Amino acid sequence: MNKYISLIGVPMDLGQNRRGVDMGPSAIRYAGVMDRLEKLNYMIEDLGDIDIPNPGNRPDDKGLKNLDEVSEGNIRLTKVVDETAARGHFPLVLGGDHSIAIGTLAGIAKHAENLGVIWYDAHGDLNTGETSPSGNIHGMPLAVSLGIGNEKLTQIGKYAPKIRPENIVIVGARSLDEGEKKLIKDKGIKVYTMHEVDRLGMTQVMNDTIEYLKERTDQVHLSLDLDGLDPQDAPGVGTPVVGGLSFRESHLAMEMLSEANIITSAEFVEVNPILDEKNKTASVAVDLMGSLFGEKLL
Ligand code: B3U
Ligand code: MN
Ligand code: MN
Repeated sequence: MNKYISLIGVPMDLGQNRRGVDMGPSAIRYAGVMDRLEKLNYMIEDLGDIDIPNPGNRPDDKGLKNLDEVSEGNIRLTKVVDETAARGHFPLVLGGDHSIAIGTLAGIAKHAENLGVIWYDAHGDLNTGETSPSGNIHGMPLAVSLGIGNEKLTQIGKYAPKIRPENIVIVGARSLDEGEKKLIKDKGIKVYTMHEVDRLGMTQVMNDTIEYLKERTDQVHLSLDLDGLDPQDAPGVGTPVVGGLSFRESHLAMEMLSEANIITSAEFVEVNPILDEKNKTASVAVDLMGSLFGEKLL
């Protein structure tokens, strides 16, 4: 694993409706991310927070809420992630709602020949303005990164697409909209829904995921939405969905990724301290980062 980590906070809450997720980066810092990773002998710098524009009080742009502001925030994030990767550091991005994956991927993808992505999430985040039931851009970043959606989002970083459909693995899905299901089938995206996780077990899911991505990609980004976990383990998220991945399954997944040594960038998103119980969800995020970066039980 890269020994140099750069933390990048993104206090973005404009990609969805619930206030509070903009405080996610502070909550994760408060939960001790720096100490935790320093103890594992990483050289870690905190680049502070990206400046997110204030919401404009304008009508929605073709069904996309806060389109201009989400776009501008992600343009700023793209630049910082790009510079971080260019310096050879591991970008560790703290959200913020999941719309920030648009900027993270725009910044990172051009540093890989063939970027792989693990999308750990209850949702597919494969909507467009046309298929979205909500108009919330946090339900769209994976589609955007495939080059599908509004140009103000797909053209961030001035290239598209950022990733290929066959380089994506979704883990933990249990709430997919009709348009998302169609896109998954049309594009042949690999998905381990909760059904497969229950049937196969997390060990096989991660073994298969790692083997699949090793065969076809040269770098792998982990985009971990805390709502991929069950709300019992991660209550502080805007759109909880019952029947999710457990704390233990998630730790196992992170430990297996650490052993496989394939992850080259990561983001942890959707931590909402206002909806949380005593910073539990931010603490879970830091625990998972510990495992991802090599913490051992013994
Ligand atoms: N698929 C729904 C709900 C949703 C997506 N991502 C989250 N919620 N966190 C939508 O609005 O696109
Ligand atoms: Mn998500
Ligand atoms: Mn989600």
